[in-house]
Amino acid sequence: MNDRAPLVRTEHVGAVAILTIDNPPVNATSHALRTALKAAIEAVLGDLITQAVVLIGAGRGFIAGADISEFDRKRDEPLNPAIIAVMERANKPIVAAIHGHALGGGLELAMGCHYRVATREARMGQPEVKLGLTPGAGGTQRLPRLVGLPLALDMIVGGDPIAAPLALERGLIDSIIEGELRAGAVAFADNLVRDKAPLKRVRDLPPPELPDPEFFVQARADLTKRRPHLQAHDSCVAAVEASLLPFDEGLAREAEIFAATVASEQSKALRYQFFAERDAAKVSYLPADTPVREVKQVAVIGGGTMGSAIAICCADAGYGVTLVEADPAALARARATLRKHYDSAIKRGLKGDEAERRLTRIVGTTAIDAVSIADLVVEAVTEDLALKQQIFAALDRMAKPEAILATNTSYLDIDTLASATHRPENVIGLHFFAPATQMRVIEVVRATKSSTEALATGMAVGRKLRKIPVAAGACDGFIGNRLLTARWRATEALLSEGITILDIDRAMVAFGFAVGPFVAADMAGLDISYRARKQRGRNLPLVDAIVDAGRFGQKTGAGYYRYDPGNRTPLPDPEAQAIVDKARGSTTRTSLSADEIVARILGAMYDEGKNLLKDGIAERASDIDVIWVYGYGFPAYRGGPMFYGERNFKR
Ligand code: 3H9
Repeated sequence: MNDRAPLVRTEHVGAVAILTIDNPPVNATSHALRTALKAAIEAVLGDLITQAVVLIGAGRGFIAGADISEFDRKRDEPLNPAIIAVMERANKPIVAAIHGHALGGGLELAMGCHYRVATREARMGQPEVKLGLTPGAGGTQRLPRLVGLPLALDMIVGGDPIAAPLALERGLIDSIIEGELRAGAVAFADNLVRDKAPLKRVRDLPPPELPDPEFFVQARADLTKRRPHLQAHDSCVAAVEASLLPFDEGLAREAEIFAATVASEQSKALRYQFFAERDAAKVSYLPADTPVREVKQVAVIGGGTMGSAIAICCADAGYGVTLVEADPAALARARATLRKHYDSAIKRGLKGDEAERRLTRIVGTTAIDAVSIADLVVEAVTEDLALKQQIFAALDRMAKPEAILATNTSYLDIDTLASATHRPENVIGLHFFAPATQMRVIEVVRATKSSTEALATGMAVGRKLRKIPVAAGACDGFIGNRLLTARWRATEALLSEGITILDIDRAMVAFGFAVGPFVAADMAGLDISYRARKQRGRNLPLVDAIVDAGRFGQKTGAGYYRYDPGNRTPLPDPEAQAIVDKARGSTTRTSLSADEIVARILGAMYDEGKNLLKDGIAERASDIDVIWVYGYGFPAYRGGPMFYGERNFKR
């Protein structure tokens, strides 16, 4: 027996049939929903009572699009275009009533209706490009006919939704309903019947006007500059360009392009990432009913680059923040860092008064006992175990008994820090990635005695910071830095074989990283990771030869590259390569293709990822991928080191 509520409910208010789509959590158009929807529409179009139809979503929104999980297999009929065709050619007016989101296939269904009304808060968009797809149910043909080419192209290539007021102004919707949506939509439909209003079929509108003859040439040129690797951008432009054709020809072209994007490796990787991000929230040892402590006040210990950035993340999320520094001079530097951050945020568009509000949420002090008001303390001082132990012992004396004590260490033993306190159950790792204000992921690290409550609170704080928290077990480097170390080892081996710094960086950029490992290291500064390696007895003689030569990266004007004064552009530097060659005692070169270089590096990372899974440090392979995509700039359309490894060098 199936006692689940029907996916589409039909009710009548007078002569108006209301079809309510109810497929939680987001009304995605799964096969079951499509089947139910088509049947419900055909039923009301064929009955004698119904004179108009309202299509509305139950729950949080209208429809969030196609069910993404179905794209990995053959999708069964009826497909959305067939349902839209039935609706569009109907001889009774159909009104889409939109609240929350109408996205992707959801907006396409709405555009197949004769009229669209929405709440003022509703948002509408074609986000398919973010999944490496083009819209596939008429979106690229109907949207330009409704709103014109420039806005349609922007929405389809950019993937961001627009709000109802703009949608109304530009003709995507016909009315904003101020009161209750369902009643407003029924009244709207009643008026259509009363006024014998025409059935507005978007397919019958003329093709959009070309704003200028170079419009698509320019659009393609802009894309090459923006994201040269993402194929779906080009596909989106091609599909929108097809809207200049007669409608059915354009629709057929869209279908071809859509099928190609669904089958593309890039889209498979991006769809995988979509679910990977959401799966990261599901941690086997943190069931949904794990208690979470309330956090209002955060203390950050250490106001260096990382500590200040963590303070900013917390202030931006609305937490009150106490920033503790060792002495007045260090505190003044931290204050200057905060000021500089918000000044440039204002230049990028943050309102001045909002920036001030956030800045004043951060109170600086040199008195560590100020942590007594904090519900969460994040320690972010330099990687010195003895210093951190002292700090944890002090926190144990001064922080509230129930406060969570977190360390931002990248590789030190959290159990040792926990044992400096009498409350190891409240000690966890919260590992941010640099630059912490931009990187969207954090590792929530479980030490031996961390309580589930402390860890669940860490995950909740991560979400409040608008980041993707990923659970990690405690070990040297947790998840992200363990793979980074594997990358360095592979890089060292390549250098020792006579592959150059430039060859390695170019190969990784061609693969899709924004910058190669050596440029990235120069940007971060070489001395800190160098010291960390030495402390742990790790030896990378060729990688480290550059630091031994007194070159610390961008900040000193020279690292693996050289930099002109005041300029951050990395310039190839034969001197850097000469230092490496001298250290290896040879100038002979080996020739490896870019693909071989990438395979060597990513193969090593994949193997290390498998070790993390075997040791239970990572819950699932996709967690490793989320960390590398959002913490280290691994190209999302390649899925991540584990997704890529499974497909390319499973062994
Ligand atoms: C498309 O439409 C192609 C068409 O052009 C062609 C058709 C022929 N499918 O994000 P949340 C799940 S392509 C399946 O945490 P929020 C999600 O996995 C599609 N599942 O909520 C999660 O599950 P769980 C174009 C989906 O409130 C749960 O719902 N549309 C889908 O933060 C809650 O999700 C898009 O790309 C889906 N489409 O955000 C929109 N969407 O709880 C994708 C969500 O088990 N969706 N789930 O982890 C979104 O952007 C956000 O989910 C949304 C809500 C903004 C709607």
